[in-house]
Amino acid sequence: MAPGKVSFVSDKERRNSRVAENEAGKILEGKGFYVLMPDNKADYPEFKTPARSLGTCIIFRFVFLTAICIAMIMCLLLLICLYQPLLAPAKSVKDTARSKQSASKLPVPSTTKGERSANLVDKFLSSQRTAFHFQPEKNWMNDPNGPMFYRGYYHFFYQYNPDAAVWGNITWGHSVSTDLIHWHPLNLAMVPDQWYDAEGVWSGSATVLPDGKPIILYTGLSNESVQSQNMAVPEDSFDPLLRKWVKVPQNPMLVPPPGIGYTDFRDPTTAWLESDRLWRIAIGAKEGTTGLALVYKTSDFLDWSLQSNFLHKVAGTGMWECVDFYPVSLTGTNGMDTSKVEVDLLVKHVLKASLYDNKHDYYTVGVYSGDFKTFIPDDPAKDIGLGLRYDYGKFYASKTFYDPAQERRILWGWVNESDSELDDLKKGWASVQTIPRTLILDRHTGSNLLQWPVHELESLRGDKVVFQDKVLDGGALVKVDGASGAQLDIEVSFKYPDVHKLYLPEQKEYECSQGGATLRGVFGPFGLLVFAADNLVEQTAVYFYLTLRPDGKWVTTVCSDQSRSSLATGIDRTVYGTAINKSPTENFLSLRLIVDHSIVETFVQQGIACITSRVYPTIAIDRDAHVFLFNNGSESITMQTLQVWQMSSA
Ligand code: DQQ
Repeated sequence: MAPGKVSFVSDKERRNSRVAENEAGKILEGKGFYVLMPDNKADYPEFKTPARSLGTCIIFRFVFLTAICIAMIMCLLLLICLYQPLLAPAKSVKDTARSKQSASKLPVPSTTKGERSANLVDKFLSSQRTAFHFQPEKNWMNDPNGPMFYRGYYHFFYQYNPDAAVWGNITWGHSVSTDLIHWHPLNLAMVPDQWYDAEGVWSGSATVLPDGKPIILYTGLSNESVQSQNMAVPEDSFDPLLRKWVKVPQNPMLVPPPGIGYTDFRDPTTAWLESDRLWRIAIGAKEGTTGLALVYKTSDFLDWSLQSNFLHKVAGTGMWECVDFYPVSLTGTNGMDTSKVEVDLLVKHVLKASLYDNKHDYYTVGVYSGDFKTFIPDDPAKDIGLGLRYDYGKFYASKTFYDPAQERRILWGWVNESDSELDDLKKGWASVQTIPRTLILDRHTGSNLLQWPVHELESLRGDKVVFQDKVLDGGALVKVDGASGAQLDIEVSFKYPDVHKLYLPEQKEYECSQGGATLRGVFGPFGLLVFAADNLVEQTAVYFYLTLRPDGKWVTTVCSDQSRSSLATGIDRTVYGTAINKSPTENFLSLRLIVDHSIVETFVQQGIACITSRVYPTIAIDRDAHVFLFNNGSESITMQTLQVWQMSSA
């Protein structure tokens, strides 16, 4: 026997025992009892039980067997209890139905927690797709390119990545429409298939020539990342859909001139024809940190020469992208053809540049001198980068075109996402275009543009609610009945308050970012909440705020507050805004909001300023997205008219 394996047997008992070890040597076979113990237990005094006599042993055996029997009976009873439902007679159908009914009342979802949150995420992401803004079926889109009207169709091209929802592999997407609202997608118009555009078919413009045929000029990024200007023509100009485009063999036509970097030369404008019968185009560039527009001239779009003076330049503005240049009328409300350049006292020119450094589109109104071939802004304080912007929200790389069918100039702007790239990949798409906007010069000021959604948008207007003459006391919050939804067109006007009835100490300059809609003032913030949850945990406020300047002048600021627009994380929460130039004769303040799932386009005071916001509500979606009027200022404000239309999908 191995020491320590078996013990507790006195020497005397050991003598009386017939001890035999099995092969493992661990079983002590004695006269009537076994003691099997774990290793080393010999050392534990409590186990050092004296060996028992034969009588004691029989009693022990009896007790032991009885205990086993009782344990077995208990186990049997337990098994019967556990399997009772199986053994019991079947319940009645009624009973079963009742128990199912009561179970279904419990708020127990049929999915697991993980599935549930995945479904919520899917719902949240799919709710963001717009219903009547231009966007391709999937993947990434950026700048609007080459819009034009041709043989009864509006053509819209755009920078497009056919492979993913992020920028890259840039091609030209192409869609057509007869009303600028309902679009029909066509095949890609141009892909990077030449050495000079192997790294991307970048932005450009269309020009419809006097013989009625269109051409496209665009920037190619070569296989060595050099930017050049190139031309494409329709394979069949009788095809009103212009489905096939051919890059001309003379490409590349223009390469960066001396003094301009290989990657600082892009985005040709629509060409304009001058009285010397030469066509001209402008191209964005930079010299050091000075942003500028070069001008090239040609008679045949094949031989080009660089004009010695720039169209315009502004120190410190960095690279100018997507330059646009066009005439506007000082007297009429019609748009003007780009080639209208003769010196005319009733015509002004607008120069626009998209500033690569801050991603804003600035425009300036001035005079184009055909003699000096240069543009001079009317007000140097409102030059590119200093003064006016098309839009004070999310808006970039815009382009206009002249629509001869309705004699109007139309503006498109690229509206990027402001959520994470990961969310865009999950959604499978990124970016929308603004609703196309008509552009005219504000005849009252002669110094700024007015923008308004094209009238065709109104064809989507459906049910409407109207409210009038409602006084909003300080702190008022009024839910607008019948106005819930994620597809709305809203027009509201407020009476301009009687600011002079109050004596106020002069106020500091107001910035929308100072607390957004929650910073309480005297006259404002007041306006609208859209995408608002019932309990307001999500809300996008668009509002006015009036301040008194030290010189005694009241300033009207308009803001679009995204800071409480979503419970989601990782999204932009900027409060956008700008001061507006309200005419002293206007005794009202007005807003038009185009609301479409994840975009709010705001037109202020009949288009004097615009703000585009991207918002990503998580609970204030679809019918749970409500509209409220609010006044967070201390003085009453009168809402004059509020009209809210439900909008159909395009
Ligand atoms: N996007 C294009 C360029 C342009 C820029 C490339 C502006 O041609 O300068 O996708 O967003």
